[in-house]
Amino acid sequence: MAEMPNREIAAALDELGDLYELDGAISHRVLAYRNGAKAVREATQSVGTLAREGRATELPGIGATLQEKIAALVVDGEIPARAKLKAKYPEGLLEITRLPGVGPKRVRLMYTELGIDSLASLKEAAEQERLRGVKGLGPKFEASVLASLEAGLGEAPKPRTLLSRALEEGEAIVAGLRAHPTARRVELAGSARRLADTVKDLDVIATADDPAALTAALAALPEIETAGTAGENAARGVTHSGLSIDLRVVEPDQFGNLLQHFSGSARHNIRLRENAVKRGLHVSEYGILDDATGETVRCATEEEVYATLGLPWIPPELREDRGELDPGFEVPELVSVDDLRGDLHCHTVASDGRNTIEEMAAEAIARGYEYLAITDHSATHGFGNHVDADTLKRQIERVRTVNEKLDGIEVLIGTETNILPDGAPDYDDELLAELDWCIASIHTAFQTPRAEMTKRMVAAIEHPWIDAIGHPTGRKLGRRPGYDVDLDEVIAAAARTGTMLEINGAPDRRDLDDVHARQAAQAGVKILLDSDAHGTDRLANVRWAVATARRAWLTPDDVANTRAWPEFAAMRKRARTS
Ligand code: DGT
Ligand code: CA
Ligand code: CA
Ligand code: ZN
Repeated sequence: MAEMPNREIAAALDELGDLYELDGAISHRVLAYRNGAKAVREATQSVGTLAREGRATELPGIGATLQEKIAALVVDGEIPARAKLKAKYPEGLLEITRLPGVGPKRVRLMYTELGIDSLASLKEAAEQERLRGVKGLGPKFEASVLASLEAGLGEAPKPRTLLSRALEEGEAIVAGLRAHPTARRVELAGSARRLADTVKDLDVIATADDPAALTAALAALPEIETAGTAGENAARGVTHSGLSIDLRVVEPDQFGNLLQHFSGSARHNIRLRENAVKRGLHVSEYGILDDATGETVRCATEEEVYATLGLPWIPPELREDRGELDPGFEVPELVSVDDLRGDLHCHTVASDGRNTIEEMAAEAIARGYEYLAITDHSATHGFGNHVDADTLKRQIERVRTVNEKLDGIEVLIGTETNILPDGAPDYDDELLAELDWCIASIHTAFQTPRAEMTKRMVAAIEHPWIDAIGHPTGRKLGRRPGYDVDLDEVIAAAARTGTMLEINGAPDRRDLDDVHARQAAQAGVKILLDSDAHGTDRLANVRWAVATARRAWLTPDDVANTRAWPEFAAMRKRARTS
């Protein structure tokens, strides 16, 4: 029998968390179920199988209690606590908690105060403006409830998966297939290969001695929840986290054609085909038909596909129809992780990081860096510890002491200062002048109108002690768009003042994005590739900044932190200010 899918287990834990919250349980207990649900949803193995073996506790965020509850769910089909709480409350209450913006806390409040126990009674109460009479609710909440009811509970569109996750799963699957004795070549294609921000599904192209054996092998991989064959020599599956995967096993002499086709992008392929037709060449996933000879050329490699069309091999990151198929295109020397000599944005325990200055510096040395800037959050940043001016002065001493002890690396004292609504940093100039480095970002007052937001950013960029702007748009992939700002003006101001702009490597940021990073570099702005690490294990996140930089056509020269320390030091705005 097939094991219960991870998403069903996660949904049950989420529901149990909601039920506990409805029941007024203490918040850390509720949080434990939410965290547990998240861990299950993100697990790359079957959690049901793990729980049957008593091993679900190997997952981060799952303790003995959750192990027991998951085991009960998969073995007996129900968690006793969930059954008990469900019997205690009307069914309609859980339904209400699923409305966007209405959590269990408010549902409990409306239930106890107004007896609201179904979507229908909620609608009635909101229309009669009875919700606003309850302390803690209000007219705004009432309006949002009506809007949510209007929009309906309908199925949310399937969210796209962050590249970091998609590659983790995709690379594991590719490795699993390569290990199969019948496999010859196995490559990831599609948006994951192009290192796009997010991925809808994984595409894998392979060759094998026995294609049917390889398509059958997909279902047996530990990352796969279910899979089946899809026509001849193809298989389709879903991973435990719900990511779909298409596998195609092809003839070795067509491998290049299919890999090229399924690497996309669709727009790149369409332009490629249009251009080829003008030369009498018809490109399909199976080969290139030459009008002159009437023969179809099959290509074992992608290089042959491009060469047959008179083109250089184009790195997948550039295949977006952004000029890479124009006449005279030359492949740029794209920046890589190995080119980086320092990281200019990371956090320690002084703000919301998990490691000390020493620990972060040791990891930077291990990565071969020549410099690392410690940039803890400032006082008006919303989360974690707040580094006020006096704390920052003590942090200056600490970083200098660590730096003196360490050979081969410059540990810089910096800050990630918050840009206030008027564009000023939240430390005074005297203090900023004492630092080695200042990166400024917006963490508060996102809702500023466009004209004001642009003025705010430009003012920060013109500040003499602000060396760089961090995550310049504030976007969070899959969660929120960037704030409303005129990036043309931001880029022009950065170019004019010699202020660097960051590509932040947090996998859900990658901010600036590829299009604007390219625009900035073309305007002469020096780009920073940073990890924004909140722990030693996250310095490696800079690879996602590099991915975006490559998609932006950036060369090592476009990127400031490919330079040796003395050269980088002289490039800082403050080197010219003082
Ligand atoms: P996504 O949405 O993240 O999965 O992005 P892709 O690029 O992986 O798109 P997907 O999986 O729908 O299709 C894989 C590749 O197949 C795509 O990159 C290029 C090729 N392809 C898809 N649709 C078309 C099309 O309409 N015309 C051509 N020429 N190629 C296409
Ligand atoms: Ca895809
Ligand atoms: Ca696909
Ligand atoms: Zn930040």
